Amino acid sequence: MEGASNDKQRQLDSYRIARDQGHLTTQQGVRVDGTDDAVKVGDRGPTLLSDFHAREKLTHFDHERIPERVVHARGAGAYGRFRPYAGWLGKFTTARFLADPTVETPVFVRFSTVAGSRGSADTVRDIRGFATKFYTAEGNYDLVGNNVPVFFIQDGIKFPDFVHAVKPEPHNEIPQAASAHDTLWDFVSLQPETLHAIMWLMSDRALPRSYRMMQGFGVHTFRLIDADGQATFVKFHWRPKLGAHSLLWEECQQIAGHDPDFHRRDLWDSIAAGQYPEWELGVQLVPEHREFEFEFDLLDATKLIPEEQIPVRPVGSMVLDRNPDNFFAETEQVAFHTANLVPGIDFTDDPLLQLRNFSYLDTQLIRLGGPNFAQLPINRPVAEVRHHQRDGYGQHTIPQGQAAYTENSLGGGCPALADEGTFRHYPEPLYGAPVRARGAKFHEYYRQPRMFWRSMSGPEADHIVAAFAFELGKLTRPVIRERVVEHLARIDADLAVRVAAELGLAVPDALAPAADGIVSPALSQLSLHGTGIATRKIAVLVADGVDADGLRRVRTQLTARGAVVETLAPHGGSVRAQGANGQTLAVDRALATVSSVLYDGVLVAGGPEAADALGGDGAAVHFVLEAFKHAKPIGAFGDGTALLRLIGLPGPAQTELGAVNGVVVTSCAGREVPGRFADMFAELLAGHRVWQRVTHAVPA
Ligand code: HDD
Repeated sequence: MEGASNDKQRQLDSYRIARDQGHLTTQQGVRVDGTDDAVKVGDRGPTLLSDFHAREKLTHFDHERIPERVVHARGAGAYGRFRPYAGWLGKFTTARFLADPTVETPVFVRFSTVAGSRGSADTVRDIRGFATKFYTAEGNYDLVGNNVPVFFIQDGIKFPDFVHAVKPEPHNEIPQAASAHDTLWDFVSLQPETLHAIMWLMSDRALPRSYRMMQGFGVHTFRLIDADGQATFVKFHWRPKLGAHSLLWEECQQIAGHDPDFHRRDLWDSIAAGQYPEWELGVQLVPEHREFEFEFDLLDATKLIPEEQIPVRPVGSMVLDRNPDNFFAETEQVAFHTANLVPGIDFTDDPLLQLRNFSYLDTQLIRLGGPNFAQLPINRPVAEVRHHQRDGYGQHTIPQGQAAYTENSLGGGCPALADEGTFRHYPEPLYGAPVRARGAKFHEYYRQPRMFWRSMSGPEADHIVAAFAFELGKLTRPVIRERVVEHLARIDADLAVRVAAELGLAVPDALAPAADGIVSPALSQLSLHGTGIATRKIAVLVADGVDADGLRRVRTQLTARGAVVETLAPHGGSVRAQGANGQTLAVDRALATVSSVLYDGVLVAGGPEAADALGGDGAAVHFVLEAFKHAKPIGAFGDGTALLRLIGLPGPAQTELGAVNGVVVTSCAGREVPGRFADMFAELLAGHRVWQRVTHAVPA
């Protein structure tokens, strides 16, 4: 197969160094017989400069750090492959990796948060980066997107202002990786162009359950170019096979303490377990002649094209199937650039994109220390590279020959200019005087935030109100809060009334035209449910005297569907099985080391002695109550149901098999636990949360 996805891995193999063999050496390859004591004058005297090993070791250490990314510093990456489904997109683009189903293209994807430093927690409220490097046979193509389809500002010149507003404040460098502070909201209150992206930031989209369960968007309108040089506008969408799911804000805050690497670990673990995450690439296509048909400007990155207006057509699928070997060499040194284009794709004049095309190359120069970063293994194209660029820090290739210029005769005129397979800029006719200005339609700021708000399901809308209440409630200057609520009133009266009530503010006059009721159901995450429960994490509470047969039966059924089932007990090691046969059951985690927020659903195993022990264990009781509060599916079999009764969960009465309120119980035990029990639990889990459950009074 052409462009096979292992081309990149084969290239990387020549750089991989096994460290589980051989001898310790210096950087010069000299073997070392001791590395714990520097060479001294006598065993208590001063250290000698002649100990070149000690000096080299420390010098390298002193230089280990490079500047973190100015935004998107915190991330996780993985390799994979992309393959188009069928050739239909070939009508619109010459980019073979998008249109030729016989071509499989290796990719590296880096997911990230935006505002936090390298060491910040994964589960903060933030947009997530979704950057994909396609190592195509025609050169590298980078799709540097986010998990939301719109951006905060319209023109790249404002990017430093926006980032300075959202980052920790300059005088005290507080708060880390958080948007709930005065400078961001001061900026927002004075820049209504931010409002649409702010609505997404306040929504569940900013709290993904997993990198594997979020959408990705190219955000800008790009161009596809066909074989005749004709252009079609395009927006790129990634849709996760597992569905799009989110955490609750309270969970996010707790996970930040329990497991700050929650998203990194989740991606790593699922790939390591062979549960490869998958996304479908889709495109929205707009013929050039329809450019001005929309009520917004296609070049405005703060607007999206509703899917109901221009449907997303599936193009191909991407699977991530290999973890990096070395975080720094691969995930940290990967350098994305919006201007890494291949023939068949081009920019538009989107003013945000135009300056991105400057910024990414520029930032890599400082971050990666010079102009040769494209030679780093992770950044090397699999396509042939040959040019006359010379020298610079970190030159890793040995360009041969005397002539480093075009035209030359000394090098036989090589490398030659190509006349096919080349990138040619789309010949867009351009005219106009230089002005600092934006297109007229850029100046409408409220309609799409309103569409977003009115497209939310009940729980999603509740979460948005709570998010505004939290973020604005943290501000130290009331006037900023008031200015933001005034903007909300222009978006939607109900939104403003609800947020104002939470903040104890006067309700501003509603300014939104009530009749303007555009709704796009595709914007609700409820429209993005995946199927099944693969990789969902289920906690099973067990204790000494557990009904091991019942547990085995339920666990087998759930793991057969791809779920990850872990047993948690009041102590580590193992628990005794019910009965006198001396069986034990391994405990995956002690309750003290975990929390319900790290799981998607909870089961309570049976066995009278185990149920008693769990009922008397505050950590176990809290675990179940908290999962209930977070609208997670709960299940119990046999005597495990006693625990639910003990803590007064509003589930079904003791019954052979039943489910109420997202709580599934069966009084059956051992091999009698009905197959339907696991089925019903799995159905709830596939629905992610039991939103109809009323939880505000749960004290956990
Ligand atoms: Fe950006 C990194 C996504 C606007 C300037 N950006 C960066 C990354 C992602 C995005 C995913 C991390 C890439 C990685 O994993 O290494 N950025 C976006 C999206 C935008 C956007 C979807 C709007 C549609 N960015 C944007 C603007 C500018 C930048 C308007 C400047 C004019 N972005 C950068 C940067 C970064 C970056 C400073 C920091 C680290 C890097 O590039 O490599 O150049």
